[in-house]
Amino acid sequence: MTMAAKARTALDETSTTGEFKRTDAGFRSKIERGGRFEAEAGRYHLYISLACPWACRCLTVLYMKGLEDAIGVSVTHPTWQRTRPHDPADEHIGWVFRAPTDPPLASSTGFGSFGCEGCVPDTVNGTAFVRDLYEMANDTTGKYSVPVLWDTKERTIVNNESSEILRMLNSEFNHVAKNPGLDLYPEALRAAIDDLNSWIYPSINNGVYRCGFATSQAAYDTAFEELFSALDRVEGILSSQRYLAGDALTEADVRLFQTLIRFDPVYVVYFKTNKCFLREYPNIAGYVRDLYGTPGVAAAVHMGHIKTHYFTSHPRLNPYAVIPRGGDAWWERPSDRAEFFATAASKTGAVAAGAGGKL
Ligand SMILES: N[C@@H](CCC(=O)N[C@@H](CS)C(=O)NCC(=O)O)C(=O)O
Repeated sequence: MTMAAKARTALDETSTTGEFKRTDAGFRSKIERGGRFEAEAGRYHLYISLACPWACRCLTVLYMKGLEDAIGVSVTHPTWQRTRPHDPADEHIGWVFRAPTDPPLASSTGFGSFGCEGCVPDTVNGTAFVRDLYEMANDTTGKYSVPVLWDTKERTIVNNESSEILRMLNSEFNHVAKNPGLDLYPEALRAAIDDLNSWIYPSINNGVYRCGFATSQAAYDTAFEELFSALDRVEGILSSQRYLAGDALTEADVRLFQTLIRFDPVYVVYFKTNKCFLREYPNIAGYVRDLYGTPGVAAAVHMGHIKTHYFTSHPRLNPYAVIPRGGDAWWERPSDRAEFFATAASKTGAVAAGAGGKL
């Protein structure tokens, strides 16, 4: 029997020089034809938080592919709680399950009152904590993150790495998908997508966390510079094409979108990514509005869970769990990028910048 590691959260993952170092996911099996985990309708369950950008990538692909009848979903409460409240020696806090009609929860520091609307309890295993799922699967990492792709047949975790779950949902369930023709990782664009992911992940997706969880000025400064130079690069790409990899929406867009949609309402304030608001980049802002209007995307955005989670879950960052009120939902306004690039494609010559339209 393996010993479980000491339970910890992302807030404990900093180096001696104050840099945030995300631990690699521990469960990396694959759903594939002829393999241990066959793709079957009704066999797998996805555990997510609607606040988590990594989990919501997977939920977006699940909706875009039309897999909601084939794969069940449970949604955690946004506010982290003590996961072993009766053991004073175990101070871990993390994701909990609640029914939508349950009474509100306070933060783990005892402040505030945060409702359960939007939560979907664990009807598959009946657990109260995401931690319980990891312990059922003999976890040895001690990090209890979402997303979790669960196999109801072997009663274990198949995979807890969003970039891999996303690809399985994209390609392995086409026989039960309502939208089997959609391919977010097409052969012809794989090299381009891999290249985009290789710099967007460290500098933007994880980059915002590297800013927010840094515990030294130097680590924060480095992450901040890298983040905004990568956003400038994205802005340049999106001035001449509709999506990151060209004319087709791919997984690179789904992955980036989940960070961008959280940027102005959360990261600018909470993670100190305040060189400017995202809405000040004309092309990125137009692109976020374009993606938000794409079927399946808005359904995986729950701004209440997003704001509540970040501002109420980290005792060291925001002990009183007060949630800032400001902000306008600019991403809900329609975008003209589809028409703009359709027109541009029919003309010769360069595409003008500022295709995102006016806010
Ligand atoms: N590598 C993972 C990272 C997932 C992750 O870090 N999820 C966060 C939520 S945004 C989490 O559950 N953290 C739990 C903790 O820090 O204890 C993935 O991309 O799937």
